[in-house]
Amino acid sequence: MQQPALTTTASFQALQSHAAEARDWQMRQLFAADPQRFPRMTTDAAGLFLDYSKNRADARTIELLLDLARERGVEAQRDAMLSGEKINLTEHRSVLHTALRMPRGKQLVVDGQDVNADVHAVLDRIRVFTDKVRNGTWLGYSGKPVTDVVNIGIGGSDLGPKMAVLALRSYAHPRLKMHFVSNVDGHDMDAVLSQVNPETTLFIVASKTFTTAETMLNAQTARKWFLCEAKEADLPRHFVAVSTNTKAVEAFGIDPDNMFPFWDWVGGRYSVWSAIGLSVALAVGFGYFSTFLEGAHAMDEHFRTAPLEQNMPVLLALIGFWNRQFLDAGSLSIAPYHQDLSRFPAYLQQLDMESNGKRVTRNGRQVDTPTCPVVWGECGTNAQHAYFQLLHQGTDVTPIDFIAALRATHDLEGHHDALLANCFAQSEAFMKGKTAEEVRAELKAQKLPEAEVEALLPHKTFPGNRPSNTILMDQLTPATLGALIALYEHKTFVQGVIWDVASFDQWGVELGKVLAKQIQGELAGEVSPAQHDSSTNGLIVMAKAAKVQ
Ligand code: G6Q
Repeated sequence: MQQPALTTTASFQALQSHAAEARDWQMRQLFAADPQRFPRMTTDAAGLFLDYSKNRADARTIELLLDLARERGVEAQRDAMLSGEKINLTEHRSVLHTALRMPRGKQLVVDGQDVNADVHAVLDRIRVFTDKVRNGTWLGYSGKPVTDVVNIGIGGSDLGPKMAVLALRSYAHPRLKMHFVSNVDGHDMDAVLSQVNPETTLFIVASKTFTTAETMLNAQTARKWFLCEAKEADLPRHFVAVSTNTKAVEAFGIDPDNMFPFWDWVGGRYSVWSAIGLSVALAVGFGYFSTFLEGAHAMDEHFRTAPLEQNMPVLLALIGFWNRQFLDAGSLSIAPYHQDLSRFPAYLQQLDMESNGKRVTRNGRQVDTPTCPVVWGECGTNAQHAYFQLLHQGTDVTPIDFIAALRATHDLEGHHDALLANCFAQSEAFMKGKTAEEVRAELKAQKLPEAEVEALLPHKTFPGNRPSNTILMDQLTPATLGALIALYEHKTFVQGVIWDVASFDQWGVELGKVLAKQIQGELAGEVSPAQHDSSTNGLIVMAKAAKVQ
């Protein structure tokens, strides 16, 4: 469907007039004026709670944003995605990561293929395999059980599993140590190989295409390392693959019986739910992996059925759009107040920025508004002692998503109250700030000389009025993690619909890959140097010179 340019739509224009005034609203006043603001601007779904009240928005703002979502056809496009329509236009593919977490027996037929049956057939194989590895009956070539699992993959074949394995640390198998190698930088592989023993190590080569240069080189290196100790015939007990490309897996020397397939309708950054999550299932067991899928499915059902005004992914997307468009927020900071979510910001970076970091619409026209903000972040409270200074007092407004669990999965005394106190204090501080009058009164109470009070005043004043969302869950469990990831997946989808960008491709990563291949040949001296610019030529010359030293 051809969408009109965003700025020409009636709902956008209504929002623009509203924003002329609303962007200068003071949140302190909004809270003072409406004692019901918290219950009015919070919602819950699938074990998650969202508080979006600390934004420069009121009921009218939300109403206008919901009008925009309706005018852009969010509901129809959501239904098109969920039913398997080929909404990935530039690659002519369906987008069906939601099918990966559908309960067994649900009907979903796409192109004559029973998607649900295919998904569950692979899940059954994952259950059998992971049970064997975990209960110690899958033995290495010298008859010992597996102690170390190395996932070799990059991008979507690394970020999701790595993030989820860390997040579910408390549920992990005590014997299995999980490792992730993604970078083509040999230091990454070297660091892992130096810790593991070929007799007890299982390698998962995770690559949708099985052509990705980094993964193929890392897999070859692992194979060579393994064959220094073991024989070719031992490979099947130590190398398994996750891919859509059976031929390439066979050509690599992995038995197709040891290959866990998935499908082209699973985007890399949406693939942790597929066999790409094999490392997660190995770490936490198939039972918890299933509850991880169920948590995501609960969020899918909420997204599919909840009215837009209570629809958590829709609300999160609309608030994000509002901040990006009308508060000029060029970045979004993710602050998990949970150490086990330490890789969650990196995971969201790919999800959001690879999906919506686009400058043309689905029909190839230049977009007429800014699109995806830069996504970044770190765990609280570490982030507070690093860059929160800029967020409080810098010149840009950076919205923040705080994420926390009400209950810890450890029982160390005192820590969790301290953690949550910091989380809630920060969102309060960002919202309220500290006025010059408040600072003056405080400094005077300390009996500082008048001149010093005035000199310190601008430094100690906090502008406040800085937007944030808070997402809470009872505990970080496989189910709430599943729901949390699905929440952000759908948020990304909704924003993509509003901007009318092609959220499911990533052509922007191709140019660098082509040039890298060419330069790699030049560094190896296999091809004559191309005419690069003087900077690139100079750098290549330096690298070649270093090789002969
Ligand atoms: C994600 C991207 C990308 C992809 C990697 C790895 O959406 O498509 O990050 O996951 O390039 O690709 P392979 O799994 O094919 O090796």
